Order: sequence, then C-alpha cells, then structure tokens
Amino acid sequence: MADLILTTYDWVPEPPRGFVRDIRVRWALEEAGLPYRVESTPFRDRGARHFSHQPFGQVPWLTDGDLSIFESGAILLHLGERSDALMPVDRRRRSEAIEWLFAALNSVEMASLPWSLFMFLGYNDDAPGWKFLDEFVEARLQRMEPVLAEREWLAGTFSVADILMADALLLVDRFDGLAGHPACRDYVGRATARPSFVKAYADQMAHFAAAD
Ligand SMILES: N[C@@H](CCC(=O)N[C@@H](CS)C(=O)NCC(=O)O)C(=O)O
Repeated sequence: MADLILTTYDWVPEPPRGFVRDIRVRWALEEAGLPYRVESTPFRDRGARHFSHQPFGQVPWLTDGDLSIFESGAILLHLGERSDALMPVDRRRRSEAIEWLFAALNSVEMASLPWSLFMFLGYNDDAPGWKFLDEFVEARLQRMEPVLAEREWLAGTFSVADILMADALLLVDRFDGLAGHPACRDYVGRATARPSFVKAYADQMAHFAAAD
C-alpha cells in the first residue's frame, strides 16, 4: 500500500474545480512517479480531525508515514527531497529552485490570488480595490516576462518551483490575464502540456465529479 496519502475535499462547487491546490501535489507526485493514494475530507463539515492536519481547515495535506504536512509549498519541498525529478541535485540549481518556489508563493501568487478571486466573483472595473490589484498583478507579470523569455524552466530543469509558478500564473491565464505577456503564457502552456499535469487535472476533475 502507498505510504503517501494526499487528502483533499470530498466535493467542491464547480468554479474552483481544476484549481484546488491538491493539483500541485498530484502534479508533483505524478512527475516523480511516486505511488500515492487520495483520501477525502468533508468540504461542508470540517471536524477536529481536519483541523489537526490543516489548522485553517483547508486542503491539501499529505501524510508520509507518520509525518503529516500542510501548505502546498511545504509539501512540494518535502517531495523534492524524495525525488530528483522534482529538485535539481546541483547545489546552485537547488538553491534557485527554492528561491523561485518562494517567489511563486510569496511574490506572484500573493498578487494573482486576490486578482483571480475578484474575477471568480465577477467583480468589474468599478469594484473598490480592483485597480490596485490589477496593477499589482501587472507589476509581477512585467518582471516575470523577461525571466521566462530566456529560460525554459526556472532552475534549469523542471522542478517544484515550476509547478508552483505555473499554477500561480494559471489563475491569471484562466481569465485571459496573460494575453499581453507571451513568455508567461507560453511557459504556462509548456508546463500544463506535461503528461503529469494532464493526469493530475483529469484526476482532480474526476474526484469532484464523482461526488456530484
Ligand atoms: N496556503 C495554502 C492554501 C490552501 C488553500 O487555500 N486551500 C483552498 C483550496 S485551493 C481551501 O481549502 N479553501 C477552502 C477554505 O479556505 O475554507 C496552501 O498552499 O496549501
């Protein structure tokens, strides 16, 4: 039996399907070829067991034997230690992968998440705060554009940094926010064309659809 167990919700409403963060963990596990299974926790009724694994009552979390890990970034760093397919072996490249992993979460997703929440909620240009968020995302995309124009992957070879960066940018792409940033858009296209992402996405969609 697989000792890696990924837990996600048993069901979510349709709009976030394909974007629930368990996709990052599925993607990494598929990329590494590590055996795992997926378990569900109730979306509507979050109990003590859920909070004992994820203090905010969110998903995902991963158990690896007697370890239980929450936060998608921490989970991916943990998996990176288990597989060279997820983390460069070279010391300098490894350091680059770690810095870009944090940049994805703390510099890019910090802007792309609130921007995409406004989009999900259907707020328009008149919504208070929209201009600020739009400029915040734009500033990050303007800096990512030259970075991604000159390299295929952030740390030389594909790594967990690319999973998190591509997923953070995918939120913007969903609402066509990468139209003026071809290198960012091509990077997301390259990353999501990987068979590991295609499988992770299909599995997440099937998981939530099974509960309808
Ligand atoms: N920083 C956390 C965020 C986790 C998160 O936002 N999970 C969402 C699903 S993508 C969730 O559980 N949302 C429901 C909620 O916040 O109540 C991570 O990266 O793991």
